[in-house]
Amino acid sequence: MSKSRSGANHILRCAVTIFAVAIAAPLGAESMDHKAMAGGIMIENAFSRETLPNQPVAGAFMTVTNTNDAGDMLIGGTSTVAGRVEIHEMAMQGDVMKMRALADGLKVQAGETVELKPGGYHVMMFDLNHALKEGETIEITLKFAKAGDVTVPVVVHGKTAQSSHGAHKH
Ligand SMILES: [Cu+2]
Repeated sequence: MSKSRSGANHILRCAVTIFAVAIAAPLGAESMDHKAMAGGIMIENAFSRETLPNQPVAGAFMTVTNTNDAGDMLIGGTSTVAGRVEIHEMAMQGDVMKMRALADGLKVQAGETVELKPGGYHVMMFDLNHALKEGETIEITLKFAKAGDVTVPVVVHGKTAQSSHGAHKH
């Protein structure tokens, strides 16, 4: 009967984990599944959007919090679904909103939270190896100068919200 005992232990562990996460993230059930923490860097609510079959790029958006005493820099990343990952920003060039890679990375000051969102900073995935589908969870490993790698589950949303991202060319 050791099987049922380990099963009970597992359930207990899960309950403890869920309880601990509930205390750490009282923002609602939505944020519970979508959270990653490594080296003092916390990533929350990471999402992307579904893509068309012939669309080779997609943006990913999330909240990045640096809980450390020193500033850090998001300098790049990798993904299981993309050939290449870059850190981008959207900026006005004359009358046109364009995006560009942040050559030096994205600074996240000590104690600061930076939001990556449509129309602003984002993680850009190139050479997608399949079309992203709504409801799918993909994985991006973000690279920080000091904290190192932070692997983040990224939920793929539908194309419900207006996003200008797909129209951008590289
Ligand atoms: Cu981009």
